[in-house]
Amino acid sequence: MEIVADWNQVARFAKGNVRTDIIDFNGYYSGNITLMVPTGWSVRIAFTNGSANFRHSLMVTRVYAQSEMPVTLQLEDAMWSAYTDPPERIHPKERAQLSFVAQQAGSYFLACARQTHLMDGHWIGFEVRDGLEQAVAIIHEGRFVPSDLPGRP
Ligand SMILES: [Cu+2]
Repeated sequence: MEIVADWNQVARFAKGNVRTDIIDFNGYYSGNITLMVPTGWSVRIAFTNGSANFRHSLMVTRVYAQSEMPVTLQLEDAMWSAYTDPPERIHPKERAQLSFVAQQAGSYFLACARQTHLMDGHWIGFEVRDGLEQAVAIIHEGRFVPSDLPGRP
């Protein structure tokens, strides 16, 4: 799959910095989409940092409650060593590949390991589930900030 960080940056700034605290992946943020794949699948993500200004990254992590999110994700926070390399900085407009095997069923995050981005909402849900036949994306309509429509590239 393809994941673009800061896909909505232009829209963010067009609103007079209203949502500069919400950085997105493909237009989604703070877990308002969950990507699900069958257990054992090989997952290959073509990651693009779509931002014009800011460095971002992508890392598979465990689930965090908002109150326990680390200020910055570290290498050891990556499940299955799945992170774009170097872990904290894919430069604006650069691309990176992320390949891993979804080896254990459970709930995870796809999160940005840049500075405070996890706490700021730069993460989406990722679930590995037994018995699934194909990958599924579930949009949680109730979890959008009303003024911020989801991006759907
Ligand atoms: Cu980020």
